[in-house]
Amino acid sequence: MLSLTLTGLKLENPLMLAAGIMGTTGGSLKRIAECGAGAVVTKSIGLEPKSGHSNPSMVEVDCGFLNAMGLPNPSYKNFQDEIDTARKGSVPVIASIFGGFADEFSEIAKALDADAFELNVSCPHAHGYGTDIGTDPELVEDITHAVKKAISAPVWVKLTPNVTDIKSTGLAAQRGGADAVVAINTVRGMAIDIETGCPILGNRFGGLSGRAIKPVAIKCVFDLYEVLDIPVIGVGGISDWRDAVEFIMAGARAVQIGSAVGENINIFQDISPCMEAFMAEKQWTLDDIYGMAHEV
Ligand code: RRO
Repeated sequence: MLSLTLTGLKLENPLMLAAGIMGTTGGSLKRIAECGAGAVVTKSIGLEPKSGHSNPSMVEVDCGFLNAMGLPNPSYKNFQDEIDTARKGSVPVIASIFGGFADEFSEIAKALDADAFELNVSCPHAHGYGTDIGTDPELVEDITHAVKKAISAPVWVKLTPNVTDIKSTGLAAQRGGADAVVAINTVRGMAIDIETGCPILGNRFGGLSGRAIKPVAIKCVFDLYEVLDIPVIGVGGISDWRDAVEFIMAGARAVQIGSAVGENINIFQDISPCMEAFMAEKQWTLDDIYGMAHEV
């Protein structure tokens, strides 16, 4: 009842692991796959190994988490084994990749064998990467086009909410040939320790995830659905089955779950039967609820 085909990939259910959570090793990705995710996305991988920003790099705040990990990763040159291990979990494995230029993205995508690629043009706190490029529609189009030209696997583009109008970057990704967009990455934010007056994160500011950002993400998905022909994958603050249904009604073909996996690794197998029971009671299929909020 929940299975679907997304950009040519067969998924048992529309619930995926989002990039950045338990995605650095093949073992943890495989474990999440075995816990009922329909697909898993790796931590974002770049050209060279990177240790990331100084600690504290993640703190809990009201209704969510602030992080400024700083793209820590072992480089694509040391990552194929992890993808291969993750694939033993028998669900599609999507490689999240980042770079500063179109050539960097295509070099990494060409070198890795994965079921699809998610281009990270949306990390909110990495100088020269992420939002530094993902807020410019021309760059988003160029990068997407370069990767599409270089590989045959599906290409997804993960968008930032830290723009005035996410539709313009979504349309840019579509013009570049993207097979899907993923919305949203974290919302730029900051916390200050009032005892010392110091910013709490080592990087001073970072990205907000978790429950607090769900309404922001829902609006972005809703807006993207209205203008795009390619599928939108929703992400941002999903912590139970109702949230997943809400995203699909906003116009998401599938969803990703990040912060909530840190609290409950079984969230995928908790959500799936509840969604199925709800849809059975309403006599709705996934296709029926897809974009339902646009019909009123
Ligand atoms: O590594 C990070 O600090 C990070 C990344 Br790559 C991202 O895409 N989004 C985010 O909130 N943190």
